[in-house]
Amino acid sequence: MYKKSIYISFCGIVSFAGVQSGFGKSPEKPNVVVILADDIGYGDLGAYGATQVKTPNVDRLASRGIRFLNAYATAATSTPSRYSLLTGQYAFRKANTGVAAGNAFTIIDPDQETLPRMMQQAGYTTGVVGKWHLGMGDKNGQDWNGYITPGPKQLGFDYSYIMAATADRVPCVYVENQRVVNLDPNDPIEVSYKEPFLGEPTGKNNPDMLKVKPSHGHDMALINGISRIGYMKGGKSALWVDENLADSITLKAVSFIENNKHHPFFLYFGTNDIHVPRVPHSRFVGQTGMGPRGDAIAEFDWSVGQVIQVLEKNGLLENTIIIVTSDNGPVVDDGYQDQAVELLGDHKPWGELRGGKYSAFEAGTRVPFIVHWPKKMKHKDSKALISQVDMYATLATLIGQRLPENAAPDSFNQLKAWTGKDNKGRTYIVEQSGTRSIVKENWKYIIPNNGSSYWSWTNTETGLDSKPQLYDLSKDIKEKNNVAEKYPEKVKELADLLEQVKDNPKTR
Ligand code: NG6
Ligand code: CA
Repeated sequence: MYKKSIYISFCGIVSFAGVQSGFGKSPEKPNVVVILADDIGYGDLGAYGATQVKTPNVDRLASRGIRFLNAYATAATSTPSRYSLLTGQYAFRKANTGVAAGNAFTIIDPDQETLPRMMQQAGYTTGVVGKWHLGMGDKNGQDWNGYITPGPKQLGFDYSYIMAATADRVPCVYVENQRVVNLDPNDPIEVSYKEPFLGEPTGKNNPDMLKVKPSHGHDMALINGISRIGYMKGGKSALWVDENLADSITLKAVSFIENNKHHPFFLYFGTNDIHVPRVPHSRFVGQTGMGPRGDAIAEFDWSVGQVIQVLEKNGLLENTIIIVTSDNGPVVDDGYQDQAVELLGDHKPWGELRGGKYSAFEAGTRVPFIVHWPKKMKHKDSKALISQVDMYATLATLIGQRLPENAAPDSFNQLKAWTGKDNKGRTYIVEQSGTRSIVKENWKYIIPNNGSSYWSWTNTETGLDSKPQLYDLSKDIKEKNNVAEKYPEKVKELADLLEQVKDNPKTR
């Protein structure tokens, strides 16, 4: 009894000191694994209400960690969303942060402070595996046949194994530590987003060779029976196999953990699932009855399971913070005829929300967000308002790193929310889409915009309207009843706040 109480108070002191010093000098720094899904919506996972697809691994994390219900990506598409996560800065502050081509140059400036560099400074080994989509190389382009720089290394990642952009954009090769994997020097790679290469097949000219047909665009370079955005030539031995994408990158994520198990590590694991083209491995095909989109969710869950397993096997699960979230909301038809629409059934990728990927409505940016850290937290469902832009300052606080003035200008420490001790979180959330929106308390305001109300063929509502929109989310989570005319002061207050956020270089 006596021993036990000493033990308890000792633990109390340790954990108190741990939080105070932010684990700065503690030998037990938690590892951090961020699993960032692509295009997984608020309602796509079992833990968030999906029933037609089983996601036992994600659900296990949600049932033991904190399941956030009001968590946001900063933008409704990938590049700006990822930019914010890694820099702690809203992407609308910086030019060229729209959806990046496969040959876009580095969007994050090597002089900029980044989340992985902050982790390095605290003694972490850092790695990025999977989807990058933040550009590589400089204004002169990329040397696909040599060392591609700047890249993840220059931005703070010790190790990288990435897809430069997306699976529907060339070049369709893995890049490990900034060199194309399995490249035959006698078959050099050329990439163009302007002109096709003479003699190279395109989807447009060879519809009979396609195993997955586009529904929109995606008719350029034809690789593995799938036509993409952009043209490429050469690099035949380096081309990825779409069916093996999840296996290949998950294996690298697992190896990174194995290789670094003896010291603190930070892994940023961007899955390709469930972005188009959706071509899951045969062992997932048919698992959900929803076709490739549903099966890709099952495959995503498998990847999460592999991460859990390797941590568990090495006794690291207890003191590793695992975060599972998504870069933007869901889309059903995103440009390939993969039966996502036809086989959707009762599944609701957007849950109870309106809109989806690309949208100013809630489903554009409100995403699943789970924080799992058995050593420091118990299960809870949290309604705290949190944003991925806060990951930077929150992790800095956690590991005791002071942020320099110019770092992470829009990032707030949300450690208390992350550990379930605070139910409020941020005071407001900014969402970037075809326009900008803000959520504060129960109110949501969307800046007027003349764009069209549907995102082209995807059948997703953009949420754009030439009139100001104001919704009371406490009564109208589906954003159906625009009350802007009824509450002009509220509109003004939120519009002013959004202006201030934009006009000030930082909000932190
Ligand atoms: C769109 C693509 C879509 C997807 C998206 C980016 C077409 C017709 N559509 O332009 O398929 O690639 O860009 O998605 O080309 S994101 O999740 O990486 O932002
Ligand atoms: Ca995405």
